[in-house]
Amino acid sequence: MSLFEGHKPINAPVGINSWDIDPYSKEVLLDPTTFFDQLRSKGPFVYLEKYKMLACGRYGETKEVFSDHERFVSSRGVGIQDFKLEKPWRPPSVVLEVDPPQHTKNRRILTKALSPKNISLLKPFFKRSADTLLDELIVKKDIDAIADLAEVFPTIVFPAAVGLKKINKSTLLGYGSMVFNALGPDNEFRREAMNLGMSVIQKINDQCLVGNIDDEGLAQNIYDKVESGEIDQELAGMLVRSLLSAGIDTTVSAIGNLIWCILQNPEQFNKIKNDKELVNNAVEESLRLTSPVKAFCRTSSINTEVSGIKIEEGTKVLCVLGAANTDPDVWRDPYKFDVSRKTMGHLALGIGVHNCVGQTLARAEITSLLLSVAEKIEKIESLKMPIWKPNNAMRSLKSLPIRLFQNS
Ligand code: OVV
Repeated sequence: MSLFEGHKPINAPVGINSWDIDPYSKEVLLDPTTFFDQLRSKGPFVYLEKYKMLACGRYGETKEVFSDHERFVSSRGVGIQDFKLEKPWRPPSVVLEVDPPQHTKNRRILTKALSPKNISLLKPFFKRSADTLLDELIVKKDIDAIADLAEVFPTIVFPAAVGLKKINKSTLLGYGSMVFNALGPDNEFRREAMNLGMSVIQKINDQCLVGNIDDEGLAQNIYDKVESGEIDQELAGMLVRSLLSAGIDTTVSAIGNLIWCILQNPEQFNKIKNDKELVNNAVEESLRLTSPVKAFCRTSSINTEVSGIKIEEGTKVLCVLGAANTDPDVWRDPYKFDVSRKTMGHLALGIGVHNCVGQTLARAEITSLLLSVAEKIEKIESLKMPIWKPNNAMRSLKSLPIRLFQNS
């Protein structure tokens, strides 16, 4: 069989719309909301002519495909390439790109390492770090919320929390860019990220080794399982690699998008300032509305059917989480940033056995930061138009120039 964009080309199933859009084009990546709306309006699934695969963006189908790990597997890759048919760019992730029962065992190690109890011990550190950073930024007054804040906070607190001895910001950000852009087709964004090449990969692989982990951080919990004989050294290294792959770009993007939300909605920022109890929900609402991980694929493991549409074995399905999270049949006034909204059920952190294993850590970081912002900042003004950064799987900003006004 000849491959098409790294997977088995399928014909359009009966009864669905065929669409010539490129979801990985610059225009769509820079401003995906029109794509989200059209995707949902075209039916439960669409056939992407350009990639000979399916996409879904309505809440019901996206949730169904995403959470059914038996019919729609992750082991064949969560990008457009089918790992069963083509060799991936790096050894597959032992949690993201694997199915139960192996997934269950590996994930359990991370679940324990990132337990709510372990994370709650870190919260004071996150809050102190957020306060310190904001005090510095308030002095500067005019800042770029991406380069000076969103990219800085996680790259300070995450390596410290995990216990990484020698990692630096550009390595972490560069690797994240490779991991997420690799999920798309062989386009300019994937190529540009991959150009960072072996030097970044080598530094990341080195960082995962036991000698480069301190005994204070969360990653030590993973290496403890080597000492107790539960897992081998190699698996431990791969689990640490997952933390480095998934832990930085995601939170950088979430923080940038959150600042963008409060900048566009000063009345919502005031609500948060007046009632700090709203901080947690404001973070959820920004996750729902901006869905930093915009889309992941699944691959059908059998011939099956969803919402009356026949899906043949080996079909790649692009599950557009950002579209599901703005489905007007589920969310009233879906593009409104409303910090009092009921956000339960959003799919920004996934759903099913693969849902974000680092979510407690991510939330602890982001809520600490928003609380500091709400305590210290009177208002935020825009200095220049935000600039978005095209990425094959993420929705993130490149630049967000703002002026900070200190609380009087
Ligand atoms: C959720 C996620 C994103 C990217 C990479 C990984 C996981 C990984 O396990 O490598």
